[in-house]
Amino acid sequence: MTPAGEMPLGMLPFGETPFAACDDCGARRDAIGDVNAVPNHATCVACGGLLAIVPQRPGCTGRELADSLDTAAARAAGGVWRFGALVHPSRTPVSWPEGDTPLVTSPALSAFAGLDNLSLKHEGMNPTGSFKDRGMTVAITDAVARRARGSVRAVACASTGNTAASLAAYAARAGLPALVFVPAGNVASGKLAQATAYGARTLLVRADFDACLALAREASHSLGVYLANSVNPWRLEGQKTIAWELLAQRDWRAPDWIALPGGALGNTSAFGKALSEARALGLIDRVPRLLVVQAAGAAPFAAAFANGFRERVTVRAETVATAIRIGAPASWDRAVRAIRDTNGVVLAVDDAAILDAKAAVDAAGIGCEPASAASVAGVRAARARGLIAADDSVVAVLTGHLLKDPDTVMAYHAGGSARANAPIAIEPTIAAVDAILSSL
Ligand code: AN7
Repeated sequence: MTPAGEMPLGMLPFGETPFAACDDCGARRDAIGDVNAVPNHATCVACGGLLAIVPQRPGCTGRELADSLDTAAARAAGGVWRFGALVHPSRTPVSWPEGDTPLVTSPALSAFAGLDNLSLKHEGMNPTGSFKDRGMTVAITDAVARRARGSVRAVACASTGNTAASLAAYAARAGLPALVFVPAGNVASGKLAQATAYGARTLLVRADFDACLALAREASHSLGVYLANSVNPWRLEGQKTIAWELLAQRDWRAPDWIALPGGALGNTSAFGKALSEARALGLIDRVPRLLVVQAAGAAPFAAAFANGFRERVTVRAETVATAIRIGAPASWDRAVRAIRDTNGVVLAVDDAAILDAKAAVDAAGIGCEPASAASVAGVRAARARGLIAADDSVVAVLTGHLLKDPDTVMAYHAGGSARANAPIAIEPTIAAVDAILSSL
């Protein structure tokens, strides 16, 4: 453990108490006591910019902090709340708990990616089957406190599916009414089933995700609903713990690369913040490079990266990975900062490469949803281009569970795909079973 060096570019200092700071105008407010700090619309009341939470400074060294995160009490708090005031000061969070997800390896997947050692951080092992639970536990904890202080009629989000499923579950646990806006016809069936089952009012909007988000944001301004999308700064505070937890699982030895899919870019922003903070706190002595992977049909950030981030790009998005079917990423500027601060790279992979990588992840007995496989497809592509070396240490984040999107699985295996494994109808005879065994 080396002491913290100079603070990375774009890094805000820690506060004596947590405060909310505007990215655009720099306004600062008490993050906990002030109803205007994180209002229902989750943006700056002065200028409309995105807000960032500046956590409370832990009065100890990196080594002491790492040790304090490893105590029985910290572990008992669960994967997100283990990090305490570095995430949110609440002692009564709305929690399942979430986090504590496995970091696994697979020789078959390392070989698929062309690496000596690829690790997978499986965020599909969260309570509702995606990484969204980590941010949602914090946002709903804030919404409950805010409801007591101000006017919150309901909590709401626009979603490609996973945020909706997560919001629906956490709102139900908190006893808050929930409204979710999803693009009609473009949400995987598992996610729609979850939002419905957990009791959220599920609105099938005849528009794409980007229009759903605009509508949800408008409702949060005019109708008193609390916006729980990743423009809400508390969401990012929870999502930071994916990066911190994987570093802790590696005894705070930073990997060379962390790969993750990019959609609205909230997670990319959260990872950038987490890594900058971990470095500033002295938890790690070097910052891993981020590899953000987009689907080729929804790759405005990859296009802008290739152009040196000279301009903000939007596209009309289309991809089989509906979770990341997003054309106008809301967390653009802070994601650019995350890439710059980590010497990161942004790539696009096509749908065929995503489905191929997904089939490999699934056949390794690990399994993930299509968008998550973009991480692995991106690592493979980066290795093939020589960006990543065979002996680099790489962690790919699997953001969602295989069962989120069963229809894509069955369509892939029904077709003539490389790894197609269609179910076989048989008569109830031992001869039929024997014939199948002989063909294995
Ligand atoms: C499995 O649920 O945007 O770049 O509304 O579900 O932070 O958006 C989902 C995004 C990656 C991209 N993997 O993360 C939503 C939503 C999965 C996802 C992403 C999503 P961001």
